[in-house]
Amino acid sequence: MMQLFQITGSSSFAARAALEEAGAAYEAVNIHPRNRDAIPAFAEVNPLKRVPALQEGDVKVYETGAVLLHIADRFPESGLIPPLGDPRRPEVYRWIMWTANTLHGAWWPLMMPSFLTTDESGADGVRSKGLSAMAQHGAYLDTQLEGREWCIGDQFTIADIYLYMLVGWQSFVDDVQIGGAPVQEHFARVGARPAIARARELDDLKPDFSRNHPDLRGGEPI
Ligand SMILES: N[C@@H](CCC(=O)N[C@@H](CS)C(=O)NCC(=O)O)C(=O)O
Repeated sequence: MMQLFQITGSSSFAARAALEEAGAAYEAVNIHPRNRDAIPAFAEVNPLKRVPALQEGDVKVYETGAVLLHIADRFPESGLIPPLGDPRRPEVYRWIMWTANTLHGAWWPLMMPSFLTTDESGADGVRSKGLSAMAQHGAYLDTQLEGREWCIGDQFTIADIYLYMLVGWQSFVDDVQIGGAPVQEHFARVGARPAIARARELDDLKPDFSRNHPDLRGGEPI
């Protein structure tokens, strides 16, 4: 059976949500954030020991964007990406790439500013730069989502799932909201889908994406 190596409420949420949307049979393997070597198979799937990582037989894939693209291809009947040859398919590639290379990393200056400077007094500056970058990303997203139901228009795809998770992280950080009404309404639309709500419950997350139990991952204390 497919195995998803995950830490509840982390980047692996997107993979779990895509698997739930696809109705896939999978086993969720909980990785403890402070003990990533407890399950040796994890490092065999992802030598970087980060989640999500997915294994099915000889297939091993990690990096959130790659995992999502693989799930969409693995379950074509789920419609999580338009088929090859459909002109909207490259739009999904573009969304996944931008989300992975720009929006995902834009969270680090806001979530862990002190990790990004050797100057003990520099964290406020890192956070401030991070806030202005995030404001720009939110403004860009508003223009992309204005008048659209989903990222590529009328079809729900893995791009919506990845974006939903990264917008949801606004609940982890004080005084940050990504974008305006187009982004926030998209967040609410994705969050109302039954499979997404199920993934949230499995990952111990509230409807606003904040954690029910901030000190637990996979039911274990961090
Ligand atoms: N670029 C990687 C980043 C993955 C990543 O940073 N995963 C984090 C979870 S958000 C992780 O494994 N973190 C465990 C930890 O830092 O405690 C991806 O997109 O999959």
